[in-house]
Amino acid sequence: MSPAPAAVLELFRSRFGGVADGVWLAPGRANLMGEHTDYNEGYVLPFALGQGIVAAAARRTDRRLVLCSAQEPGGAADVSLDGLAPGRVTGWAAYPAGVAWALAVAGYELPGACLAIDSDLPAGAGLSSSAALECVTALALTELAGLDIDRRELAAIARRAENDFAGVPSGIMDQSASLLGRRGHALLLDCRSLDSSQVPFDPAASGARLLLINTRASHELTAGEYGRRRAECEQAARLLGVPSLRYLTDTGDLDRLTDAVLRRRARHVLTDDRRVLEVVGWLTSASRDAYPEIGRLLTEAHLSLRDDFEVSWPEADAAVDAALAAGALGARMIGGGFGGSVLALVREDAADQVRAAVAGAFAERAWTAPEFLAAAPSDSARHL
Ligand code: GAF
Repeated sequence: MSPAPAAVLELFRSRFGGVADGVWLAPGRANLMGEHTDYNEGYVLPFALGQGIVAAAARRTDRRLVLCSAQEPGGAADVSLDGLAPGRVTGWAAYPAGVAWALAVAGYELPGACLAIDSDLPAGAGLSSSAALECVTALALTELAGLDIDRRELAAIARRAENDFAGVPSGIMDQSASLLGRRGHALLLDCRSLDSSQVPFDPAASGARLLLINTRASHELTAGEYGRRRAECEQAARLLGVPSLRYLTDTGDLDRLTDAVLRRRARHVLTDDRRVLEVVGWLTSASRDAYPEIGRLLTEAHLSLRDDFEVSWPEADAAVDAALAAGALGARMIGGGFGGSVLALVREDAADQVRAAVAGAFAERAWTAPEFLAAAPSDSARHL
């Protein structure tokens, strides 16, 4: 799991000549609970995946940032560190170039660098390949520069690259998971205070398994719906007279929203924030019921994302229904929505039948077969 360093070192050698100064890895993420809560200052509970993005990198003596990627054979980029500004770099290279720009805006001096990139995160699967690309670039560039930056600050810098340079209005969850995740744990992050803690999360130890199902319906956060949801949440908070939807504590408060759509959006955020804390309660309870209860909460969250927040998509609904019918403890779509992946929690002995049922449901509808991926809570970004 995670691309082999030997392959990215070979890519580096063939594109740039010479030997890289090092290889860095940043993982993608799955999210156990708390969707569309991060930009509402609420709670999230993601974990870093074993799959991720690696970068072989070396300093240059000039002020250029030169990038190539195994996944973008025709798309090498060569930009001057001095001319970086939002809008100047487009496509995949906007993410790494945006990190160099955001580091400079934060006052950090960087040397020029060559980066060769490789990934085993399926693109468009909603597993945060863009955040992993930002985080691996941030780590590689800062270590090449001899800088040791606190990871919370690095996550904020990577997010700034995504928001202000690449123009994607995302929250802080994905970069935090990639930079702060820990093997065998989920990351509880309070997106208001940015306090975080590691919550032990080892389903295998309780005879359970996580199944990640890439529905192969590709998602794109730059498309308008994500930004629209964000704007609706901000409008609901304004109408309720709170700084953000995180401040809601009582479902009764929602009745003050006369617009039914805004009321549903706010109800999703309020109930998903609660579900995050409930899942943490079960994970730390040592109760035999923990995994069945977490499964129930996953399915509840899916219904909330489908009906209240309206960000699910047909392949995700079919995957969730088929997984539940085949005995999964629970399942839900993860990430921003409108495409991407589903996370199912299953008893170990039911994993094969759940996989077969989901594959069967897709075949019946003549959809592209789903891809099943391992989802093991893994370590955060690092120098390999
Ligand atoms: C995407 C965003 F990048 C995150 O910040 C988060 O809002 C998520 O969608 C939805 O929970 O992954």
